[in-house]
Amino acid sequence: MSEQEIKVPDLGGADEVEVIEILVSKGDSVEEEDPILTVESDKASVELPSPGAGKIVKITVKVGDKVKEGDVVGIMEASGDAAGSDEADGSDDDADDDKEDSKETSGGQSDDKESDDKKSKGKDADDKKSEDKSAAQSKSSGGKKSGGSRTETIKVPALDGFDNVPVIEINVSEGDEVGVDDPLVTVESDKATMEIPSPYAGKIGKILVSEGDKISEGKELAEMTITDGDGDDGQDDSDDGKDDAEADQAPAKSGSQDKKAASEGDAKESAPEPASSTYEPPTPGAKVHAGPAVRKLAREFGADLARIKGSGPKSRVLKDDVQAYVKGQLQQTQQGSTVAGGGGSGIPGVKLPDFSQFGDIDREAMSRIMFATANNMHRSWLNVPHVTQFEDADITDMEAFRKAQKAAGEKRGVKMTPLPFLLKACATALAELPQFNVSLDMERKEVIRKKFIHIGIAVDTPNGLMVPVIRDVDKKGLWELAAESAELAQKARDKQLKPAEMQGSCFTITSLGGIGGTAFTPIVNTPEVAILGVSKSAMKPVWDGEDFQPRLILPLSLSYDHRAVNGADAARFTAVLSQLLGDIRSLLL
Ligand code: CAO
Repeated sequence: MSEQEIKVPDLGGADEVEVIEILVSKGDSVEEEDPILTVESDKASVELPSPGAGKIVKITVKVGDKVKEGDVVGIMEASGDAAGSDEADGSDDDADDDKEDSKETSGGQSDDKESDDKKSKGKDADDKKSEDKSAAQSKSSGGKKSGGSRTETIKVPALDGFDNVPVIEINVSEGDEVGVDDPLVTVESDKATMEIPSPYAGKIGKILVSEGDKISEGKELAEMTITDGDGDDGQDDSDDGKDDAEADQAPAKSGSQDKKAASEGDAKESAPEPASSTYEPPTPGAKVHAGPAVRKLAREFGADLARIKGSGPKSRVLKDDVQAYVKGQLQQTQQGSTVAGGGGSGIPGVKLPDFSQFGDIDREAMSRIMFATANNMHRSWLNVPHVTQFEDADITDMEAFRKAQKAAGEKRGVKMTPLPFLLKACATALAELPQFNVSLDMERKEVIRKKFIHIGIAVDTPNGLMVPVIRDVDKKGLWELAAESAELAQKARDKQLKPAEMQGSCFTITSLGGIGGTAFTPIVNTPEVAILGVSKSAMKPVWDGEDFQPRLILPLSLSYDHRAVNGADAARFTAVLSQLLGDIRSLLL
């Protein structure tokens, strides 16, 4: 085992770069070429790779430090093999350093047997890369004049050794106004992320590449309308006349750097404060700051970087942010919840467009109840194979009886609505067909049969949907049920429900009868296996064998979990309900 310094390799002309992320900690084992830290110039993020395999003894820089070629950024203990091979080589320290530099800058494209080769190749590659990262300067061609403006086609500048570099981000949209040096697209080689800046100030027209496209020098990137006289278009007409080679080689000019720095400063000022959450609603077209290793990690996890709130400098997304985001997503999935717009059960999430392009919009946080309801509905929808059975109940007599109770209700201070009858009918049906009063434990492959009949009622409140539970419905009379359901519904609207009052239901009734509709397909309130939807009753002509009679018909919609209940049982259940509501005397039996 021997200790060796980890040094900043040749930065290809860049004087000083800033350490923006440290990717390893003391004691970490690393392989040769594993990224140690990420540095950033004004045009590129580059990872400094480990010069060999071994263990990190210490990192001697911190985020924000400026480093230059040759600076020591850490110490590592080379693993046996690496140390052995160094000794066998008989290399002196300087040679070792050279070798390190070679490895650091070559991107690990050579092996030990060809160390000389590696050095020169590595050096070449590094030179190319550094030119690339510091001089990724777009060029344009084919300017078409029209009035005071002209259209230019922006082309990819020289990327030297980096042909076929994938576009990982398009930083602009059609119609965007951009300034000189504003990033147009971001490309990523295996070691560096580079932005291709705009050579002009103007308006983006057609974008000619897509994310994932592999691009090389000369590829048309976008059309741009430049208004003459803006005076800000950097290489204006005169540039068109210049040879492309000059434009290709042009390093990032200090003037451009200033502009970029200024624009970043502005962006920083107007940027919202980072929130503690790791989830960020995606902003289409927004630029994501992240190094190649972080992007790779995000890709491996299938995490959308645009959704991750960066905690690094300039809101840069760090490895920890990706890990925290993925952890959060996993926890939510385990709890059966998903983020807004996100998918579940492996289905792709819904991508949100930038709605503001269609008109004014406003964003507001979801209420706790709304978020919980959204998650519960989604979980139920994804987990339960739903079927809905429809049935009509003739409630002409029931309604006559109910209305006859008006005076009695006033005396008791209780309003008798159809709901208590429905509760009572459902309790009877659940007792007759106990296969509806179960929950499934799929992990243990068991059916849990309940020997109690508690029924939830869906209540529409200004804060969202709440489902208080009436206990032992089978043991209660209609007045008691009327009083209790009214009290619980009021408590729900007043946000006074206790958690215990919303737990333990075996079955749910959701009545839209007071509102309207002829039928609907409610979502089972898991882990229950069925829910009764009630629509608005209406007078209908019913054939009595001789004539049509006007009858008050109540539409019923029973959704059920087809894993627990079969269709025949569902038809039996709604038939029982129809019969009980059609002749409420049988509720007494
Ligand atoms: N057909 C016709 N009229 C009906 C009816 C039906 N099926 N059900 C109720 N009505 C009538 C009632 O008799 C009452 O009329 P009157 O004032 O003339 O007597 C009126 O509609 C209002 O009743 P209500 O809704 O206040 O009382 P309820 O006991 O029937 O319902 C409750 C209580 C809590 C279920 C209801 O207020 C509610 O919140 N419903 C919405 C539930 C919901 O949002 N479900 C959707 C969940 S999934 O998104």
